[in-house]
Amino acid sequence: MERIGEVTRKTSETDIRIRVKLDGSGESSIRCRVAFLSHMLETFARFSKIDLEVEAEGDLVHHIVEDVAICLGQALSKALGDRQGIKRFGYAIIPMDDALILVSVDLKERSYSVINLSLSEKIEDVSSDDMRHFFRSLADNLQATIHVHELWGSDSHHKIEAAMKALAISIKDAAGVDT
Ligand SMILES: [Mn+2]
Repeated sequence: MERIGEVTRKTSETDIRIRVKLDGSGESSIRCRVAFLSHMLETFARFSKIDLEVEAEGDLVHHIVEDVAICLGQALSKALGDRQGIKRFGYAIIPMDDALILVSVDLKERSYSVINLSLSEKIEDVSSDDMRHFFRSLADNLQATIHVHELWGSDSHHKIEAAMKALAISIKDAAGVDT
């Protein structure tokens, strides 16, 4: 059975559709005007091997980032179904030049997040608060525990990108079949 999840969510602030296919090849189709968020969603798909379709419109960047995280978490949760027979835990320590980021996840429905990243106020066209919010909302809506810890680094773009790669690899492993 294919593990697919789709979520559409329309509010007075945003209009979002997300579809994920867990056992995919990492292809992504992202329609979103927030360039750094789009870059991170493509990165997430590529390293998780989850096929990802995102159509996201909205008024403010903050609302778009938050609501994409909500919908992505819900779509992943739907695709995981009853979560029986999965490995449950996944972790990775990923470098990107100066940055070294540790991510660890537990997919067994314990919503909790610790986002330990020291970031510049602005990263391209998003704020660091928006990106912290992204990880928190994803954990809440995926019903997962997500730890993101900075071990080293100076460049905030690299830190977030390494965190996204580590998150992707962690979720891919945790969602894998326990043999
Ligand atoms: Mn980049």
